[in-house]
Amino acid sequence: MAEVEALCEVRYASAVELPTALAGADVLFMWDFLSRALERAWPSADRLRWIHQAGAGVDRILLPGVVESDVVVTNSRNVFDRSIAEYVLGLVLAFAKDTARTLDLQRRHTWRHRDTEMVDGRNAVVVGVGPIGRETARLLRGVGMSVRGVGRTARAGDGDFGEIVASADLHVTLRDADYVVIAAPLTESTTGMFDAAAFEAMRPTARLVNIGRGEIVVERELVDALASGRIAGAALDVFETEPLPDDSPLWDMPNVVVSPHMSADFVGWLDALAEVFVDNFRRWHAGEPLRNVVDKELGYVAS
Ligand code: OXD
Repeated sequence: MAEVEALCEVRYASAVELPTALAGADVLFMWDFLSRALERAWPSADRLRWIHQAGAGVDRILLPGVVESDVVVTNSRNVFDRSIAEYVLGLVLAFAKDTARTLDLQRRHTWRHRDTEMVDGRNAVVVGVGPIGRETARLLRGVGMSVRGVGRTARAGDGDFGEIVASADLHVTLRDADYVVIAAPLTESTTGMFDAAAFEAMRPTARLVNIGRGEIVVERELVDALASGRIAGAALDVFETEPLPDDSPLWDMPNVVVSPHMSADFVGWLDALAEVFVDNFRRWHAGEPLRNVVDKELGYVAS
């Protein structure tokens, strides 16, 4: 932040201190992308012109007041595309190769041979066709999977997905999928998108990977779908409530991988996020157009 500090007064604030710190500020750099601190602090934003989010998802800061205002919102687009895509590929391979069971048997000193699945030729559906979904599609294709995207509007001949299906046709598309990856932002239209009806549309052998936001999945209906064998498994990096409460049945389900919202966080991610802000701040200070401006109505940076 030294470069920014040399150009303007910088106030560092905790969530509690934010209402006081925000009064009189032109720019807000939200370092904690899951913080809800802006809700309480927003009435103090008396001259705010720009909010930058140190993260991909801007769902926590797109409050109605922010959306209606002239305040520009930017995010850290592209920082996490590759790290998340690699994480998803790792989970897909872990399911196919039964890695969790191998580790479990190893801990019990048990030598039990099994046949494992191939991923080559399997079908994946990636929900969300932004840069994270696209990089994920490229890596899954790289191991021989056939990948379709689900986006707002249908289109053919896409360079990464081939076919993109409209989200209105999600359920029909899910029928063919061996793996379903949620890489979408949390918006009004994605909230609760994966409910009992969506799981009903999936194959009993299908696995769900969620690296988007917990609220895209109706968690209690997912638990039912997993417990009843309606779907075969899930790898969840995000949850309706984080940290995942201790009494969540997801912790103990044998067909579930629980990880603590870390799919994006490669070694060096914090520096990479700071660099995106500093670069944008340089532009702001020079009166140049900002990068990664979020379409506040859509809830993400439009391509
Ligand atoms: C993000 C995330 O939105 O890591 O950046 O979930």
